[in-house]
Amino acid sequence: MKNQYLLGVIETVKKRNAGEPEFIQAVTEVLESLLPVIESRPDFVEAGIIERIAEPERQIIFRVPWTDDNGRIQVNRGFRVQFNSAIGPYKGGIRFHPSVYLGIIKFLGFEQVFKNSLTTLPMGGAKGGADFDPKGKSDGEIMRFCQSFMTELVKYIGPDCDVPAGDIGVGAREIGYMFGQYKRIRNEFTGVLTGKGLNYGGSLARKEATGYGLCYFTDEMLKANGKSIAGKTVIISGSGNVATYANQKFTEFGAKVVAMSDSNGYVYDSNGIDYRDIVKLKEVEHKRIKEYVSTHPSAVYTEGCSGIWTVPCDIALPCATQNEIDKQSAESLIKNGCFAVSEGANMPSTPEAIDVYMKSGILYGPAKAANAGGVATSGLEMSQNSIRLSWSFKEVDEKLHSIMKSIFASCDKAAKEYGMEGNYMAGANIAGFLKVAEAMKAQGCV
Ligand code: NDP
Ligand code: 2IT
Repeated sequence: MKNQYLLGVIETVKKRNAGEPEFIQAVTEVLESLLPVIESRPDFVEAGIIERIAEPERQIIFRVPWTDDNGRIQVNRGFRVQFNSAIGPYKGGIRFHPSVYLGIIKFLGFEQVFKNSLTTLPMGGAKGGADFDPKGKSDGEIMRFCQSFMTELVKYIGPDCDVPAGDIGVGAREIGYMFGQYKRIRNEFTGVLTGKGLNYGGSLARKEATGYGLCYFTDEMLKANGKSIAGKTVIISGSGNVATYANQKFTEFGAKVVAMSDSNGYVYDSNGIDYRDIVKLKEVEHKRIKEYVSTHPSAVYTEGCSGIWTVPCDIALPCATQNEIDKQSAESLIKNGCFAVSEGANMPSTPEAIDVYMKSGILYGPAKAANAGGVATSGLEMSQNSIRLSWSFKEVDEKLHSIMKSIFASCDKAAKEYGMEGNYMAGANIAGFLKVAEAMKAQGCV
């Protein structure tokens, strides 16, 4: 890339956010994709859109004190980064994981801006979280932590202002505790969080939405290239929310899922892994993936999570965490015959891995498009809360399916329009950007 202006903005982002490699990685990827847009739209340069879009509107960092089961006071650090509100209220998940620091939340918030734009729904971008490790904590400890987290967060969110949801380490249980505390402090029953339980304002199909959406997007991408999911061998990293329901939908579409993982290792089962066994193991019994082999004699467990990318497959679905596929893993996928990588996790491929995909010409479904089904269905939950009605599973699933089709269509169209046919990463970045950029320009220098 030789555009001096864009290079200058990237340099400033690097200097201003030194020590936050994940954020710099996310911004660099998007800005590099925007080269043809910048060259044809001097009005965006004049309006300072690129400088503004790379800087969060607001970053909140707060203390989260809580008492553990031994009566000791523990302190964690909480975050909410409200990145961009040009096209709607801030919207994005909350992550509880020991690796969380400002740079992770900023990269996730930045990605969310473009992802939410692609969904066609009116949602700005945000992300939050804490460096809290839910593993090994009792239910009471999780509740006290969530209550303390919300006691501070309540000051900054609201159904027309900022609507958080789940992400790694935050599922229905945590959303329930946070919603309860919000309602208690505000004395208000509103759709301030999504991913809520079904008997207090949650949407049917939200739990399944990211995994299902990943399958719908991948199906579109494959069909557009004369291929199909049926009969293919699939590997899925992770065994959490996204991974589990991706397994269900890909299996329904006729694929066989032969490997899944957690942060300790992966299992391989040539007979195929039934998602119901993963639900039982992970959601009900809270066990590690290695326990899968004790009930499945055909399965083999291997220690170390990155080994999963050495398993031969047709389609790889990274659904665990950022930068989980590096150059070497990408090369090994392709050497073993993988022809499509579709991302359920956020930024799971390093820039070097993406280079390998691009050079080899495999199909690549980038995260901000492929995993947008979760937040899209959160948007549908917000709509249902606003009209005080709930739609059936089928209605929500059909809306999700048509949103994922339209996301693929806009990525495909933008890639073609800007001379990069088949590059859905560039297509997603450009299509997501254009809507937000036009809105920012129309709203003036804010
Ligand atoms: P969960 O907490 O339900 O599951 C996370 C899974 O990923 C677990 O199997 C976990 O293993 C594994 N994992 C987490 N961190 C690491 C790590 N550092 N190294 C290796 N494995 C890891 O989270 P979700 O399924 O909700 O989220 C998975 C990914 O999908 C994330 O990138 C998230 O941002 C993204 N995403 C989630 C959406 C949602 O609606 N939930 C929507 C769009 C994207 P272990 O149990 O060992 O920690
Ligand atoms: O990364 C994501 O899109 C999510 N974790 C879901 C966000 C949401 O608001 O549903």
